[in-house]
Amino acid sequence: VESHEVLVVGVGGMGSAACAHLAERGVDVLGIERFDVPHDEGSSHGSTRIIRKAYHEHPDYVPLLERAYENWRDLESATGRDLLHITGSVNACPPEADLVANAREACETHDLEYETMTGAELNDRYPGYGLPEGYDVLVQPDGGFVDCERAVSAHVERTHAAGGTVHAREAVTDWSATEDGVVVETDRETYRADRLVLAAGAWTGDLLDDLDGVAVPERQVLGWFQPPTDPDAFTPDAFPVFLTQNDEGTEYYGFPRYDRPGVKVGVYHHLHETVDPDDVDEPTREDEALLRDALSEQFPGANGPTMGLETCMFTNTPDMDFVLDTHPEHEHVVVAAGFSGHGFKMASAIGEVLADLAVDGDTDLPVDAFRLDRDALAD
Ligand code: PYC
Repeated sequence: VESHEVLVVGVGGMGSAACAHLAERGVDVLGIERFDVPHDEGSSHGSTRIIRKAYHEHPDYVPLLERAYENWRDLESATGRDLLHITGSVNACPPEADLVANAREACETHDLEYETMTGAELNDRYPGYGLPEGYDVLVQPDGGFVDCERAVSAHVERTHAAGGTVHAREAVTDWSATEDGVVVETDRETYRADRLVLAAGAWTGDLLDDLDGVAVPERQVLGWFQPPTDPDAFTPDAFPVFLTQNDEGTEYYGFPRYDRPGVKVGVYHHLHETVDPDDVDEPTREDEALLRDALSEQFPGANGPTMGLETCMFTNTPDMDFVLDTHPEHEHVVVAAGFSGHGFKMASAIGEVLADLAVDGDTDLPVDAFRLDRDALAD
């Protein structure tokens, strides 16, 4: 039996960050990943993740976001990689909807710089946009994107540099809590550790019965499309990341051209498909058509030939807030789950939270809202 101070199960966005923060503190950490590091089977691939401070979900996320920005910059300096790309962020919706009002509340609460304007004014400023002219728009200059695969690699490189260990292609088959720690079985080895961090993404429910049916995997499809006539309108300098709503309340999100030969676009909750993470259907023509609806409604200049389609997963909680907590029945087990499609941007700070919880049993970072025993999860 091999022993470590902390085992981290899952080395995607969150697990890799936990490994790096633990190793940096001198903890003997082993991260175990069933796929490659990085891989494209879960929720941490596809080149880009939006990062934004105008957090319409709730203003209380902003302090954690501020820490995430600091930690991404710190990781860039430590590894020499470019990870965080600032483009500004756009929120837009019809005047009767509340996406922009909620984003504005986050800005006002935390004294963030922002501008409001109409869809017509935004389209003039950024010609890649073709929003309905009367839409409400908020632009926040700190928004942008994180290079997600490189971020995972950077956290793993930092883990290695600080003396930690990561094993890819090793699947956890079982784990149990003991009086003073945990035992973890994999398809290669049996391990014991003082602490366990579960960061298994869409597979969380397989490892933790309490979260089966609470952190629910959902299939997403992302597409990359060539802007046929004016590709320069879609460079990171010219095209802020966006989260918009249409008249039916459907939310679209997307990115400038980066890494791939096209503009990336997604539809939030896509076809609302709950899935088994081991059996996610490949992209179809129906998926592609849904993404094209987004382009033709709001970004006609990007509605050219398809360059690529990929599936990905959200793991949604009932209230769409995260789970970041010590397990109430197993004091040696820390759970990171249910990032509900909007967690990756904060991975650099969440890794710090997980290291705090694993080492100190507590954290100064604001994560009270993410407790496992909150009412929304009990229901
Ligand atoms: O957090 O901005 C976000 C986001 C967009 C799509 C999924 N998550």
